[in-house]
Amino acid sequence: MTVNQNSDWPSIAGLLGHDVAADMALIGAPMTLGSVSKNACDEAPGVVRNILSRISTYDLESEIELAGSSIFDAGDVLIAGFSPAEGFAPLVKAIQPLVSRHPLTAVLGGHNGITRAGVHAVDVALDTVGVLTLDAHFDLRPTAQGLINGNPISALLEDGLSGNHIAQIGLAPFANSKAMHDLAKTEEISVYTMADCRERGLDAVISEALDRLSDRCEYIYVDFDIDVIDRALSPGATGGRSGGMTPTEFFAATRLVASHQKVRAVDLTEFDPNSDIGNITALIAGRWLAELLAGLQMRDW
Ligand SMILES: [Mn+2]
Repeated sequence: MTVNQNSDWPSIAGLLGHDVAADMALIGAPMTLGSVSKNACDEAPGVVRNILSRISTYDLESEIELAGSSIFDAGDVLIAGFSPAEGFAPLVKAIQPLVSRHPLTAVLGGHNGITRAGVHAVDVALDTVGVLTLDAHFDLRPTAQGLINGNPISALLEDGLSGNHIAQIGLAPFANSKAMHDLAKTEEISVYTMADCRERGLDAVISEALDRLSDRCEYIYVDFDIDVIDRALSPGATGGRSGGMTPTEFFAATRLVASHQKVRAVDLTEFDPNSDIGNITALIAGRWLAELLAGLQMRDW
């Protein structure tokens, strides 16, 4: 036992268990095959679970104590070595019951190819669900060559998700094509660049996006692609670029998202532990879970 795991230092790790009445469910989606670049994203769920003993249950800034919360840990879906197409059905099947039982379900990727399954798990018909992405990329690459981590939003549009049920925040310059931007405009996707986030403030941008989705949708699914964070501040995301979000902004965004009543499921994708340095990105991912719980605690039940 390490010093972090004793009762004098309550950590998020101590909240993991099998309480079916838990406010939040956690499930690992270790998908790596079908990535634009080589990665070890399948190792991320294990690395994130391990780092949770270093994340305290107490936020001294807001005086929120999470020690009374619990997380139902559903383990990992057995999709290691599966492509996004092969992993789709097992992921939907595993995530769906969690979404129906818990107010919030957190899916730990895995690369971004898991997002399509997460959205279907909230609503198979795709007509009551809205999708918010915090991502440096549109993920609107073509699907003609098959499903990859760079095209979950294209796949969802082709599945029948309406473009005005989609909002994308944190898009980076010189990291996306004009064709993708044109497609987003044609489909009436709400697009917020990093410049929009800086000029208007991230809180204002996220609130506007959630309000717009809320007007149109019963449920909201949020994809946190960790490559939205500045590359220098999060080395464990190979898709990240300079000029991205700070971790502090990312944490505030997470809490705000989780405090919204209609947000029923979220994912964290593209964390590649092999590229991480000194657990920088691992600790960001661990705190992401704490911020989700803090946001949940702010909901009006
Ligand atoms: Mn992405």
